[in-house]
Amino acid sequence: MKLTSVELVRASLPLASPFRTSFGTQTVRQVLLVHVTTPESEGWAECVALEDPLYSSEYVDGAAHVLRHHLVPRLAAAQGLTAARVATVLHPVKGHRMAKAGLETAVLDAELRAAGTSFSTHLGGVRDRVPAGVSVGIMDSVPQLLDAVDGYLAEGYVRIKLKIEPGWDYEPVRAVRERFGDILLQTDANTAYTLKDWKLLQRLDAFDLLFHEQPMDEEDVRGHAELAKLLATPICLDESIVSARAAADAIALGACAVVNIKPGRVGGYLEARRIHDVCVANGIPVWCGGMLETGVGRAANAALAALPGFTLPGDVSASSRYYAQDLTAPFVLDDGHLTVPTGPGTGVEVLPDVLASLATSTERLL
Ligand code: OSB
Ligand code: MG
Repeated sequence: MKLTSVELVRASLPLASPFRTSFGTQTVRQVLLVHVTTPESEGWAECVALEDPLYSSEYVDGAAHVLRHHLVPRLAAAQGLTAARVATVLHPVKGHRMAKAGLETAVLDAELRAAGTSFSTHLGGVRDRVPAGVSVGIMDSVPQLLDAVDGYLAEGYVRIKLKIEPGWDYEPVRAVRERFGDILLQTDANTAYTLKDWKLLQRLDAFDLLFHEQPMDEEDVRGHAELAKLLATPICLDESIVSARAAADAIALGACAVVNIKPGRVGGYLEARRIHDVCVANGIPVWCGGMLETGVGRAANAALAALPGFTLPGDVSASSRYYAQDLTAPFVLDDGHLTVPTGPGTGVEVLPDVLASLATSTERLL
């Protein structure tokens, strides 16, 4: 395959409601799309880096910079390019997995569109629809949280994830469990705790949660193994799992019983599939995380979530949970599920008029 052009398209999408986590409040998603063309087809991908380096070290201006100055030039110079070779070509550049994932996914989309194959088929999907969970942000009050959860359950979401932080944990979790009974419920702390908080987290064992997601620092894998011994509630890792090797190590240490797979965080869908395989081989359930993606990223995430090891509902919510106007035809909930696209590549099309109205810049790199 030969790349004939690579473009970065930036767009600014207001979120349907503010999304507060322990690392800050998102009100607008600064979206970075990677658009490639080849003589046969074109490909689109969404780089999931957020505006600020608060979830991980990557951020959207940094991702655009490393794509422009380091990643795209290397890919443009490569001979005999295939999507499967992208990671090897980019390997000399350390880190920057979200930027690498954006580029690899755009190339993979182009390749699969030319071959007439869907992401789901290529990755090994076994389901035509995937259960949808929803990630519920920190709120100003418990009644406000209960209203939000009530609304999501009424829409059909099959699992609720509550963002927590010190000071917003026991009461909101207790209130949601008491009010809504036997729902699938889990937390996500985005690294807001330390091992010193173990007693506080142990009190949450009373609420029969599926797991706590990433209670402690990204690099504190051994700490998570210690915490796991102190809690009845399983630990799931998000930020710490940056590769299949990191997943294998965390599992071997006993740091997690569940893994959140986000393709952007790990360098792309091909590495995401390897993490899936490592987890399946170790009997570790996985689920597909989210980064407030538009339909462009959501389509590929739905395909990944169709793999057999994805036995827990993902943060693959309907478009309306994020955006009044998505960049693709909206993903809608059908009986608590999203339909896995079946068309070539991601199976979705960027709506040109919508993108034109929300785009803030377009930069041609090749
Ligand atoms: O930690 O899972 C996370 C959003 C942005 C950054 C990190 C996280 C999240 C979410 C929302 O929890 C997931 C989604 O619905 O896209
Ligand atoms: Mg998380």
